[in-house]
Amino acid sequence: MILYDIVDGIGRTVEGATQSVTGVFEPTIRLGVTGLSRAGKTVFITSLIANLMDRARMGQLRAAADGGIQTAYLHPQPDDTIPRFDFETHLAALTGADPHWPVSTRSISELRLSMRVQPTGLMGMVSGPRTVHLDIVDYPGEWLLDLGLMDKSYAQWSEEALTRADGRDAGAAFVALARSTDGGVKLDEPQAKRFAEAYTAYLQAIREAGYSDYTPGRFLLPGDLEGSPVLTFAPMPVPEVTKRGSLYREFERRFEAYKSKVVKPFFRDHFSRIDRQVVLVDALGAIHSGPQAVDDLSNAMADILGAFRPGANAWLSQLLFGKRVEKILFAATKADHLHHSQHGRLTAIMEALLREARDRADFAGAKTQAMSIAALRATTEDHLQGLDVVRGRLVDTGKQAAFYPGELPSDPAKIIGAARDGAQGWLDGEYSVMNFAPAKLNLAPGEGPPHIRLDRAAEFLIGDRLR
Ligand SMILES: Nc1nc2c(ncn2[C@@H]2O[C@H](COP(=O)(O)OP(=O)(O)OP(=O)(O)O)[C@@H](O)[C@H]2O)c(=O)[nH]1
Ligand SMILES: [Mg+2]
Repeated sequence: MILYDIVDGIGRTVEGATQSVTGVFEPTIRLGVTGLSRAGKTVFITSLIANLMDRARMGQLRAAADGGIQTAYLHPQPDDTIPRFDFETHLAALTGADPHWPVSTRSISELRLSMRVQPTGLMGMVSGPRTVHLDIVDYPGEWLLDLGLMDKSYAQWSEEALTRADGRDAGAAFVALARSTDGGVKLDEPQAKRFAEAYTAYLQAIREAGYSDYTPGRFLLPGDLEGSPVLTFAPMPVPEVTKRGSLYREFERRFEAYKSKVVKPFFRDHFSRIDRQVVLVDALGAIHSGPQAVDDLSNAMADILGAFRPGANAWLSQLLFGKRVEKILFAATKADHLHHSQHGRLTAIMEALLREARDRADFAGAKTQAMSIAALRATTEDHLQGLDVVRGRLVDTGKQAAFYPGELPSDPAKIIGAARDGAQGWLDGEYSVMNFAPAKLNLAPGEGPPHIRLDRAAEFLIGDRLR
């Protein structure tokens, strides 16, 4: 470890308090929001902020229900170089005259909500109101999966990546290219580019097939690094001679640059500062796709949890310097696709997935919980022809429709077991999903957008710090 890291680590241990202009230290909670693409991060943050500002629907957040939160307002964020989460635009999309889902976001962003809190009960008698800052950081779950690269050399990673690709249909073309290329030849930039493109195409194919081991994560979410040398490499076998300037040596150098210039800054500057974390998962979407997708979700949850395990990675432990995330919530999003009579079953499936992920990742430390939520409720409930259905406006046609998604099993082991055993389909029937558009809202003063259990999620994540 270089000294720079040590100094960095010490710097962070005194975080968790912000010095205000008046010189008073104000408590800060840094809440990470992550999930694989389309999991529902943007909608979650937008609705959470809106519901913390207008708290009439936040009955299960104690500090909101008992009046402890006096006001909540947006405040300039502490980090000048992180893009600001575009709350106003996303809220206008969800709650405007023509409600629609917000656009996909592909990078990190941040927003600070400050709350004036008057502790109630015994604490309230001895302390006056104080300001608590909630810094919400939205980042792609794909970035977490890169942690596994930090303890690997290029040769090790290449070997593992090629072995995995070898066993998969989607990997055949890339493996043939890698094995037939002599890495000892002099680097040729167009050839390097073709190589990286072939590897990216393979990663795209396995992502679509439901796998989650698509490292390096930025190959699929390049942002402004697209086309740069740090993303222009791929795994390849070690050639007999590896001269300076050869394709192999250059790929090795770029792999190391990816670790030090892309992965490391994310963990150092963002990940290491998080106090509380919510991981959003589209469990219903995975169940709809079938047992393989659920098995993949379970693997991804174990990998994500693994990144939060103290001591999981020697490099990361040095960086964190003993600091750890205190609470992690795994939330199945989009629960408004189900009638509430089935919510308990979805929660039970999430709990079983989380238990399995904890076992697989050998996780201990932070407090974890599983829930099923909808950050923005887009449906209403009905009972038709003996079935519990949900109603909403379809994204594709704009028409109202009633929908019955199928019945989740009361025993989550049925879902988890079939996924683990690599079953081809579910025995008890199919589960479908629909694309509902957000409903037109008529909000009374003081009301945030309608949701399902967003208040419980908030109570678990930050409730204790608002009392
Ligand atoms: N019915 C319903 N659909 C939701 C909800 N939250 C998200 N969705 C759906 O999921 C899609 C993705 O939500 P986002 O919040 O954009 O997901 P994201 O994780 O930010 O996605 P990326 O920015 O692409 O990584 C939305 O376009 C909606 O179709 C919800 O609470 N209810
Ligand atoms: Mg987003």
